[in-house]
Amino acid sequence: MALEQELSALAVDIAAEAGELAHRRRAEGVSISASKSALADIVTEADREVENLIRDRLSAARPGDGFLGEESEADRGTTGITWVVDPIDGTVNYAYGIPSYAVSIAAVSGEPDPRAWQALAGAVYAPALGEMFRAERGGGAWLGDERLRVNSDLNPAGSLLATGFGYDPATHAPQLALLGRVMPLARDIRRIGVASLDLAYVAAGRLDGYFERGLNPWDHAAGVLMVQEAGGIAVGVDGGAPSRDMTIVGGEQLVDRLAAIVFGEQGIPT
Ligand code: LIP
Repeated sequence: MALEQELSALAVDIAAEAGELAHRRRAEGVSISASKSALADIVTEADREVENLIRDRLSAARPGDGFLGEESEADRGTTGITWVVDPIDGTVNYAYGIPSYAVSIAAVSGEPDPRAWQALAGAVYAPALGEMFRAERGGGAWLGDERLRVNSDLNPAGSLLATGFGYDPATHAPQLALLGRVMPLARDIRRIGVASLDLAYVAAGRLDGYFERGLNPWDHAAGVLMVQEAGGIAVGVDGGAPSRDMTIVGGEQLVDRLAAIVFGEQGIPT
């Protein structure tokens, strides 16, 4: 079995178990443990419990791999493979009882930095929605047995775009200004609140494109691979890899138009 297939199968198995745990804990009632970068940036006990389960399962299956998760200390590992994990992406949705949230698990090789790594496999599992998205480099992106493809043509009615806003209120004014500049491209906007599902939905053709500033590596590691394996492209600043500065994904024609607006002539997010 190729390494990518092995990593993808492991990511899917663990995402399934972790997602069911998150789903059970949600049904039992969720308690907020703390705020992180801002008052609105919350972590629940379930986030921590789910990440611990994922970390334990990965360590048992592949000792020596690195780990980069949202809720625990990073570990570089010794094998050149790092697992990039968001145990519950869409934590605010999860805390409010909105069923859109997902477990996102990706395996990358090289430096554990989105500007340097090569994503090899990923799984995004939405337990409340019963959907497991998966991808492996060179093996396509899938929802169950359905192979995923982005919408490569521009829709004359405009593009269905998703985006998001940071937890820090100080970021909202520039993000809303950017949204205003992007609107002429859009037929409508969706704000799902789960970056990994935004990305998986672009891969599945449920969205035409997605852009967001301020994403963490674990928000986009798996979903960006899905978009790429579904025939789409993913860019950040100066046409580089997606990063905290900006993530833009979709079919090539749309991404070119979005990037021209987002970055302007200076090549930086405006
Ligand atoms: C969230 C993302 C969302 C973004 C939020 C936050 P979390 O991840 O999925 O798209 O807009 O600011 O980063 O915090 O729920 O894991």
